[in-house]
Amino acid sequence: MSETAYLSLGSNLGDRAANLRAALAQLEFAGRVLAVSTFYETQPVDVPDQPWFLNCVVAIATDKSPRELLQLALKVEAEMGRLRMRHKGPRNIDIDILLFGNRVIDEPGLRIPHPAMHKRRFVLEPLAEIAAEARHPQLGKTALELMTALGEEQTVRRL
Ligand code: PH2
Ligand code: MG
Ligand code: MG
Repeated sequence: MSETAYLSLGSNLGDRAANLRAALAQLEFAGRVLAVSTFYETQPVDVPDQPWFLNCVVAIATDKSPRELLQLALKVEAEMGRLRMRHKGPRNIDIDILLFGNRVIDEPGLRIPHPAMHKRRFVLEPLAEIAAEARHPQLGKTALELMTALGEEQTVRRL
């Protein structure tokens, strides 16, 4: 039985669009890609003194477990040569699991829903683009509802 997972991809080093495309191609090994959002140019949050990001969201129907999906995401990051220099700092690729069906998981290294997703316009805009009705299992709100509730302080431009 496959479940639908939503992943957020981000890049703010090198050829950002090529990095997102390369990661998306590798994520086909996770299952069937159902939808990919437009790429968005986004203001960095949490660590503001770094280049702007390109972000997108992908929906995948997968037979993998959440832990296996995480392992695959980390493997793609590693194969793409991601260096971890500074927490939440610049990176050529970041792949985060946002939602996995309606599961709630809180384990070392694996928290689903992603603990910050509901506060981030760079996540909610592309998520709402491809899955406006996707529901956060803890907050009980859809992607569109969460996005509408955000303030205006994070700039996001659809490319
Ligand atoms: N990722 C972060 C921290 N800040 N800001 C934007 N705009 N996009 C990101 O992907 C991002 C961020 C940590 O993963
Ligand atoms: Mg991240
Ligand atoms: Mg990450």
